Amino acid sequence: MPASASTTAGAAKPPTKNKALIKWVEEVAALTKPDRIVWCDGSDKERERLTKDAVADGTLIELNQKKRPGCYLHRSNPNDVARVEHLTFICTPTKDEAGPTNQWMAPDEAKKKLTGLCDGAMRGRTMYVVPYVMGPLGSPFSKVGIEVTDSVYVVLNMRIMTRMGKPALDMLGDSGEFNRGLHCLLDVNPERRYITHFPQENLIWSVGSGYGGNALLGKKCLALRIGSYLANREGWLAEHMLILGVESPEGQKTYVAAAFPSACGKTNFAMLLPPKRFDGWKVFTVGDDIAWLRPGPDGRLWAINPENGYFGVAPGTSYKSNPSAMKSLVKDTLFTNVGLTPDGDVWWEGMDNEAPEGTIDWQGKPWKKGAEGKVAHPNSRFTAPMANNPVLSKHVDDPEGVPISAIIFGGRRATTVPLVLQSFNWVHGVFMGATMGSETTAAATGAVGVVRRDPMAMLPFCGYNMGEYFRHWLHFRGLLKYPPRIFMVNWFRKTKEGKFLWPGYGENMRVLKWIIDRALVRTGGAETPVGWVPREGDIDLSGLDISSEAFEEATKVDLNEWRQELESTKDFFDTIGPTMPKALKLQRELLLGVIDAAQGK
Ligand code: GTP
Ligand code: SPV
Ligand code: MN
Repeated sequence: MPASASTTAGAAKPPTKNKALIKWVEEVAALTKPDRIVWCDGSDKERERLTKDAVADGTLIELNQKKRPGCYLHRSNPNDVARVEHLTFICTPTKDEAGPTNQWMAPDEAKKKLTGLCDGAMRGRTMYVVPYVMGPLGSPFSKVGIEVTDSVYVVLNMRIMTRMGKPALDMLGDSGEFNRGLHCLLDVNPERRYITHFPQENLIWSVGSGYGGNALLGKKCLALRIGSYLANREGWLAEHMLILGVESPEGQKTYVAAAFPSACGKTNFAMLLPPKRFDGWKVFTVGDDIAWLRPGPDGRLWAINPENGYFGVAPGTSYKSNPSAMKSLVKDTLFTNVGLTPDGDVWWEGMDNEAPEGTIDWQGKPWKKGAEGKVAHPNSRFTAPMANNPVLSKHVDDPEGVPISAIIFGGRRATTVPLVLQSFNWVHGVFMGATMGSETTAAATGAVGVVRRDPMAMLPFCGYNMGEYFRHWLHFRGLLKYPPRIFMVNWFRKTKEGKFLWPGYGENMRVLKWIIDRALVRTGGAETPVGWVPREGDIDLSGLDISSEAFEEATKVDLNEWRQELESTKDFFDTIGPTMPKALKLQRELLLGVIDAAQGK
């Protein structure tokens, strides 16, 4: 560690009397043996100090402070640019509890391995203790976590992504109930990279990666993997969902939650800017990645966003595609693995302008026009405070959350799945979620563009047995007097030539309007063997440049394609094994039977 870190002031003495917390931090320090311990308070002063340290040791590069005040660039190790599903483990006492879709390691074995790796790992380094809250302060839905990390980049990101510091210690009080998260960078080597979760102990142990979902432990590790385990036990849902509110010109507000896999459009949809045709309509963001949902005393489903910022995909973000995201990035934002322009600004593929001459790529190398490599890594990200979002919902800090009228599942599918489809009922809706497929993206390491089943967009994030998770979803219907209606969307259907059929982005408002009208039972639809679709004219296309052939292609339900689709889900259901709920297996057969009937077979 460069000398600059030794100048790091800050509370070395615990600013808390919480015995369980002090004891755990002492245990971690005894293992990792840091040179110094800093308890983070979340103050502006602390941010300034840590940012200065991070710039001094090269972790952050200061951007042009006139153009982007408070903004910095971080270049991660090129071997560490995405989540690593093959190195992510659920460590339950039995393998069955983790289920067939998760990587499993016995808790004792995992602890032994990571204890070995972490022994003395912070020697010469600073250990930061980061108390944080997932969810609005004071909300009964919220959870407190403590992340202990040796990465100043993680601290500065957690400061944006969560309610961090003193408020978290205040909320915790002297309770011993908090998530324990230990994060060690080690030598950032894939050979020594393990993201491990111990749901029964509310414990996370992550080593060898400094990147996003691997290292910001409040996000995917606590809010989804540990969260989903707790949700099953306590009767709620922790989901990979955005939450948005739509306000009609008359002032009626409706909220929807939508699960799309990583890099499939949640941030974009959550910040949707309605097109001109929808003058007077407004969309507000509650959350862009994670939702915690509970039955309310009124029988409706209520949702909070446990996060406090956006860790969003940079490439493709522009004033044209997502102006609210662009406006969220003008200040106090950290950029990871994007390009650096000669005037100290950021650049990525799909921005509004060409990259200027003299741009430096995400690995710090000069980039030349016409060169092959990308300026920004395809999974490059921005970390922006949600307070920057010009269309932030007024209700993000409401302790009880917002009431959800519709749940939307969507994937990246070049064929088969139409623009929008409504389920017949809750079980069919859960089936839609459970059989969701999507082409893989750069958000995780591995091949890109292969269709894989990604139930509820939770395949990488479900902290327990997937069959048990489906059972929980099916059971959930009984907890709701007014269940949200369930839909499926696909913005990514393509022509044979590989061009998107639907313009997407803001134009998705047209589809959202139908979804809301259906959820509020104020418009009709046409019944197909696989679900309800809009009737001709139900989706308003005025002012939109799309041919009627393209629209028909985007919305068509081809029963032969669907037969194939349903047949291919059998393999997936079989891999789930004995915990696969009967209702979903029968639903699959029912749909196939109805297709047979429709085709006179
Ligand atoms: P995570 O943060 O990884 O969970 O991703 P996300 O689901 O929030 O995805 P995001 O909104 O960042 O979008 C990812 C990619 O999908 C970007 O490259 C977008 O440009 C693209 N995208 C988003 N919405 C649309 C759409 O409606 N149509 C098309 N064709 N592309 C879209
Ligand atoms: C995702 O991959 O779904 C993300 C980014 O939101 S990460 O935080 O790395 O999981
Ligand atoms: Mn995500």
